[in-house]
Amino acid sequence: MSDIKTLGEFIVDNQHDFPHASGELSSLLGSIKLAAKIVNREINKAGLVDITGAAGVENIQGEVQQKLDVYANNKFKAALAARDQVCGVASEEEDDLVAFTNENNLNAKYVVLMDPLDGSSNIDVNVSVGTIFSIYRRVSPVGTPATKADFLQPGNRQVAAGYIIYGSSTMLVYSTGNGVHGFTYDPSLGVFCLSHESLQIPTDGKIYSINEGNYIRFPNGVKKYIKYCQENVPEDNRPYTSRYIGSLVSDFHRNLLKGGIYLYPSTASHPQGKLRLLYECNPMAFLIEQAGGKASDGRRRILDIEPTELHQRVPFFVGSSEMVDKVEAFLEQYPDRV
Ligand code: P6P
Repeated sequence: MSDIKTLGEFIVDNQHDFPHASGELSSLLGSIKLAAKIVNREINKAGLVDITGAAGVENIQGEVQQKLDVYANNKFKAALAARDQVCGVASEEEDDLVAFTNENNLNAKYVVLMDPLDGSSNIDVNVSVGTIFSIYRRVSPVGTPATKADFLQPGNRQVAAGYIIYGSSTMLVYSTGNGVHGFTYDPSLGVFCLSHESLQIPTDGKIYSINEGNYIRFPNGVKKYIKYCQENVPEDNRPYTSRYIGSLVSDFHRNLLKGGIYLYPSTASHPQGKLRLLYECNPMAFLIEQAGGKASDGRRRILDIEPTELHQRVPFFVGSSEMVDKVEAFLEQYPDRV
């Protein structure tokens, strides 16, 4: 008897966690699984075909869209629309929400928010990138087009969230509120296999992930925290280490497994921080709390922030709970002079 448990089997085995919507959510997660395989295939040959490099257009963030950004966005949108469980999506690569208008989708119960290819500037240099997704039950009436209210929900109302990391191996990590589970893709079989069940992040760690190139513009408390990491040799005598890949999914995943903290505070170029609340911070915050960690904007729990705009940014501190607590303490002790 094979001891391999596939993602599909795991979703079905655990759909009792969603008695009121077991089939729909399972089908929705299945569409994400399919799109992940398709995007993974293209990423794995990015250097071989003319699909890397900028698509020449800018997204609402003012960032030049890489061709794979556009490709990934289109593949996830198509897969989500095809399974009739989703009435609309919001995406980093879409200026506004995309409501699906065929009859089956109008009657769907869920909306999905996504960053289809986070860290895409790393594609051309063969560094890991990822897809981040966040799933909510709609609040607008079934049978009508999705509205902005369906997407502007606080992160504590998510029913599921996860990411795909296209790295040395491709993994899908997700939670439906019953723990965080990781599945590694076996290309020879074409399936995601359960490899990391019930992931828990260590309560403390030694890895801090931040772009220190922005140091001069960091809030005082963040500067103090960085100096604390550089000068403080913990009682176990293992000094802190700085690890920053420039790809949120990659830094987050390593810190989830080993313990650590990822910090993206306000900077000169991003006074509200760079990370987007709805499709980067909320799903990662949902996952880290399910794994026993913490996520805040330096003051507030990320999942309790009431959104006002689809693409709004927030400062983001996520990882081992004791490390996030430490940063919050420094921010409170060393406030910026207003
Ligand atoms: P910087 C990628 O654009 C991203 O959104 C995250 O994946 C990554 O952690 C961060 O921005 C990198 O930003 O300003 O350090 O290059």
